[in-house]
Amino acid sequence: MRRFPKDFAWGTATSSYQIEGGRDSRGETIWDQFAKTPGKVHNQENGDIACNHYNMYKEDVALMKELSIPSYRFSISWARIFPNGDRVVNEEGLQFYENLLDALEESGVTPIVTLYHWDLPQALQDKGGWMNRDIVDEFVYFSETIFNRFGNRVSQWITHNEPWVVTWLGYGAGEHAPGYKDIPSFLKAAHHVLLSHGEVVKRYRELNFTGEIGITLNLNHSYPASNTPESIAAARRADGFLNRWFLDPIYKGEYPADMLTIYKGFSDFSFVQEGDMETISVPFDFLGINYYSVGYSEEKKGDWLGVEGVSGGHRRTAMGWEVYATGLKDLLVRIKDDYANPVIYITENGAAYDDKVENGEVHDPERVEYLYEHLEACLDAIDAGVRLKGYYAWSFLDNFEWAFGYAKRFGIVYVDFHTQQRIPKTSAKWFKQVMETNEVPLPVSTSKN
Ligand code: PNW
Repeated sequence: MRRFPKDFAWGTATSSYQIEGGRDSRGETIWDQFAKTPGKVHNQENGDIACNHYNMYKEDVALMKELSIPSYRFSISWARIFPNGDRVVNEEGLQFYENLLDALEESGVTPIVTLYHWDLPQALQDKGGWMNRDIVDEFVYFSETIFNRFGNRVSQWITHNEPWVVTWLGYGAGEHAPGYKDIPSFLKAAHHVLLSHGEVVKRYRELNFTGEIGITLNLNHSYPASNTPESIAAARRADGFLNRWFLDPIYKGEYPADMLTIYKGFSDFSFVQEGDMETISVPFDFLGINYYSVGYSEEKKGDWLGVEGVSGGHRRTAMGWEVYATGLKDLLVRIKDDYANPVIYITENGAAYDDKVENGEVHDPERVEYLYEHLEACLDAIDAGVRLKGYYAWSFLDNFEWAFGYAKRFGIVYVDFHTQQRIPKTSAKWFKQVMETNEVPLPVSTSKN
């Protein structure tokens, strides 16, 4: 059987708003507001309680240990540290993360920490959020506060989680907080998110920390739906929209020319100032990739991007997302080839299914199948020379799945949101074996259709 390298990093991932709860101990965030707005979140659910991890972190870390999880990716809630989006620190918030890090250390679980996983203090949104360039300084101040407190005990940092989701779904499509629907706002917000990434990397180095710092992007491999020149060109635009718009600035210091031509029809890009692209492309240590699904494109006349997403005919998860693990291998190899073979971590990969408790157990063969196929794809990529150093399953716990509320379960651990009971699913037991052996055993039962 093929094996992952000895030093391969295994773990599971979460984010603050999705699991913590503890609403009384932090300031208001854009997701609190968004969740209150009728029609935005399934059943108008919110993260006030979520998995109650704020109060149950000790049990949760004990469960990580039980499941042989060597590393844990979590995010820090900006509004727990600066509840009013100013520079007045909430010591209680810092103390929570200190306690969490203590518990992880006692259990031998290595932390990897995301600085921004979407829960912006509402007070900063009131000043324009990511559309206001001033937010860059605020994000640097927040990050510096975190580095100064925890920089000696956390050696891997992620500046941003998924700038495309933050800015397209938040400012362009209106599906996520703050809920704007405006292409120029998307472009401006994306620029400030990227700029803040570069500024935080620079500050981390200036402070002389010796750990690693990177950024996580959500990427899909983009395939043409057919072999026509129109279809191939459409897939290229879809790739520019989702992938290259973020990859090119951070690695090459420029926005992709073909996309600029399209976007200049929407924005004059006056928000790009001298020196910005140098800052955005400051060297960083690793690329985090969140991979879930695949995209197939056909040309669509009259659409602003000229792209119609079409089905590739693969099976789907409960999110309706198509499952295609070869897309992960193709994506990883493409990044190796186009962006000078960077160190990569899969910082999220996983699937939602309609899990049910039966006799106190949760059997999720489809999730095992999903993880199996994607881990095989990771091995293929490593064989092809990709410098893949780790893999984090999304998610440790079922949690608040943004606009879908609690209706979509991504956890390898089931959460009963009434009792807060945790039940490790079959996938958790299977993944435990993977993490312990570095091998990927064939799933016992398969669900392929
Ligand atoms: C990621 N899309 O979000 C996030 O990092 C997680 O917080 C989230 O729970 C997880 O994936 C599952 O959704 C995404 O529409 C949300 O393409 C939406 C998309 C991609 C990623």
